Amino acid sequence: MKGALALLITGGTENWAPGRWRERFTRVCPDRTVALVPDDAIDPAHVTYAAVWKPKPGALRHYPKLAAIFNLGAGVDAVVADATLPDVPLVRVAVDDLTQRMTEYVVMHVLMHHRRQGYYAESQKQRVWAPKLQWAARDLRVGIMGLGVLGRDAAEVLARIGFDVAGWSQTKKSIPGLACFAGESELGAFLARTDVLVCLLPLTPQTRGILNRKLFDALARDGRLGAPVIINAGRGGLQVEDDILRALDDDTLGAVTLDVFATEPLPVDSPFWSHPKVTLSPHNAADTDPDAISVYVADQIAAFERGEKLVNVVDRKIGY
Ligand code: NDP
Ligand code: OXD
Repeated sequence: MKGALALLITGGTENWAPGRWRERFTRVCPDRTVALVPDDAIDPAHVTYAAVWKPKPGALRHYPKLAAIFNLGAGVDAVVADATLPDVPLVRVAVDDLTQRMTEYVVMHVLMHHRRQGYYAESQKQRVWAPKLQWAARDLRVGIMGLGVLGRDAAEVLARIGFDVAGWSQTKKSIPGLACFAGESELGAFLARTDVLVCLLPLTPQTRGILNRKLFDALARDGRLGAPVIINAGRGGLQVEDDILRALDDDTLGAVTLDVFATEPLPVDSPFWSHPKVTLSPHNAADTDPDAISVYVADQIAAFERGEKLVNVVDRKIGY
C-alpha cells in the first residue's frame, strides 16, 4: 500500500479551504490515502508525505515515517520557524502559474507609478484635463531585490518593456539585459541606481527588517519620480513599518505598494489603509491556482517514488 498524504492546512480564501484541498489531492493522488488533519482519522505511522500551509508548530513531528513535506506556497518562513520540524526534505512551490501572477502584479504596480496613475485617477475625479510630461520606460531605474524564480521573471519582463532594470541577490547572477549585484558589499551600489525598488526576497534571519530607514536613505534621489518608490510583495517581516510611514511623511519615499504586512490581516486601525501615498493589497499578489499546486505536488511524489530527485527543495540552513 502506498504511503498516505496528510494535509495540515490553515484555510484562507474559499479556494484555499482545507476541504477543497482534500478534494483536489484525492483527485490527483487516486491510489493513496489522503487525510485532512485533524478531521480525518489516520494512523500516523502510515503517513509518508505531508502537504502544509501554515501548520501549527510541532504538528509535523507526530509522523515517524515522514519522507517529505510539501509547502503549498513559495515562501517557507512559517514552516522553517518550527524548531521541531522533522529533518526530511521540505519542498516549496515554484510553478509557472504563481510566477506569472507575481509578474503581473509587479509590472502593474511599476507601470502605475511610472505612468502616474494615481495623479490621473485623481484628475478624473476632479474632471481636470491636465496631462503631465511622460518620460520613457528606459528613464526609470527599477531594482529587484531577489533574483530567484519570481524576481528573475519580473525583472526580465520589465526589461523587455524597456525599463532600466537591475537585480540584487545573495550569489552573483549573469542575466542578459540586467545589471546584477550581489551580497552586502554591492547593496549600496544597487540602491544608489534604483528609483523603484521591488522586494521579492524570502523572509530569513538575514532579510528580516531589511526594508528600513537606512536602506531608504540609500536609494537614488535624482530619479524621474522625484522620490523613490518601494513595492514589497515578499513578506511583511521584511519591512520596518514605522520606518516606512516616517519615510513617506518626510518625502524620503514618494510612494509604496504593499501586498504583505507584519500582521495579516492588516488591522482596521492601521495607518496604511488611508495613507495617501500607500497602495495596498491583501497578500494576493500571486494568488496561485490551487489545482496547479496539487498537480505539482502529486507529480513530485510520483517522481520521488520512481527514484528521481525532488526539486525546489529548501536549504534549511539558509532558510529558503
Ligand atoms: P527563491 O528562493 O526562488 O528566490 C529568492 C531570492 O532571494 C534568490 O535570488 C536569493 O539569492 C535572494 N536572497 C535570499 N536571501 C538573500 C540575502 N540575504 N541577500 C540577497 N539576496 C537574497 O524565491 P521565490 O522567488 O520563489 O519567492 C520569493 C519570495 O516571494 C518567497 O519567499 C515569498 O516570501 C514571497 N512570495 C509572496 C507571494 C505573495 O503573494 N505576496 C507569493 C509567493 C511568494 P540567490 O539566488 O543568490 O540564492
Ligand atoms: C506564497 C505566498 O508564499 O502566497 O506562496 O505568499
